[in-house]
Amino acid sequence: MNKITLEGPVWLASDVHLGQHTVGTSEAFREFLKLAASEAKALLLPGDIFDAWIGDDVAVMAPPWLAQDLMAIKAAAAKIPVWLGRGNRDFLMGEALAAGLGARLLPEEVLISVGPRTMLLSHGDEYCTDDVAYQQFRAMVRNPAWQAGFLARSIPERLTLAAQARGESMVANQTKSSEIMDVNADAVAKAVRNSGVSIVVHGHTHRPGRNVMSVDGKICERWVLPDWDCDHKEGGQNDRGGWMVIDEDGPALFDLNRAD
Ligand code: LP5
Ligand code: MN
Repeated sequence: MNKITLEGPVWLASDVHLGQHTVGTSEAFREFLKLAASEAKALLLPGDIFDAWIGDDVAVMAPPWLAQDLMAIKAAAAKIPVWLGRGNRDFLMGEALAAGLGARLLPEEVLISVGPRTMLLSHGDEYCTDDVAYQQFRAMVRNPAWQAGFLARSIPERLTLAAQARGESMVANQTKSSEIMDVNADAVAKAVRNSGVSIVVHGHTHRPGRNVMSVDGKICERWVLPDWDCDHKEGGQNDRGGWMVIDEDGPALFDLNRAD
C-alpha cells in the first residue's frame, strides 16, 4: 500500500459537497483553505469536496461558483502540498484536474505517516459493505469502461444524469437504516489487518468522532471526518463542518463553529 510521509501539522477535510447552490458552505470552505494554507504543512481532502464531479473538462469553462472554489484550492496548493482523494460523488476527479490545481491525487486507500504515527486514510464508502445497493452502484461507476462511456457524453447530458443519480440516492437513503449506511465492523477490521496500522481515518458517513475498537486484541481508533453544511440554518441550526489536524500528538477534530 502506498505511504505518504508528511511533516505536521497536516489538515484534513472531506464531505464539503460544494455545488452551485452551496453559497454559505463554499464561503466557509474558502476561509478554511486560507487558514489551512497559513497554519498547515499539508492539506488532505479525502473525498466528496464536490457534490457531484462529472469530469475534469468541466473545469476548463467552469461556471462562476465552481471557478471560485477551484481558484481557492489552487491558491492553497500554491502555498502547501494539497492532496485530493476521490469520494462517492467526485470519483471522476482525474489527473487533469489535480495538475490544473497544482495538487496531487490520493490513492483509494493510503498510509499517512505524521511524526510517530501511521494512519490508514480513505473516503470510507468502501467499508459500508452492508449497503449492498450502494456497493453495486459503486462497482458499476468505478468500472473504467463505464467511466469512459459516461465521459463521452455531452456535459448537459452528464449534468442531467448526475442530478438523477443524486435524486435517486437521496430517496434511497430515506428507506435505509442508519446501521446499513454506517461502516461494517468486519470491513474495517480487515482494513486494519491488511494495513498493519491501529488508526483509521475516513469521511463519508457524516458521523464525526473517534471510535475505539479491538481488532485481534489490538486497540484501534477509527476517526470520522465531519460533513459540511452552512446553507440550511433554518430552525436555529448551526453551520455544520470542521476538519482534522494531525500533529506530533496525533489526530484531533475541530468544529467549524469553535475554531478561532
Ligand atoms: O451520496 P449520498 O450521501 O446521497 O449517498 C451515498 C450513496 N449514494 C451515492 C450516489 C451519489 O450520491 C451520486 C453521485 C453522482 C456523481 C456524479 C457523477 C456520476 C453520475 C452517475 C450517473 C449514473 O454514492 C448511497 C449510500 C450512502 O452514500 C451511504 O453510504 O447509501 O448509495 C445509494 O444511494 C445507492 C442506491 O441505493 C442505488 C443507486 C442509486 C443511483 C442510481 C443511479 C441511476 C442514474 C440515473 C440514470 C437514468
Ligand atoms: Mn461520501
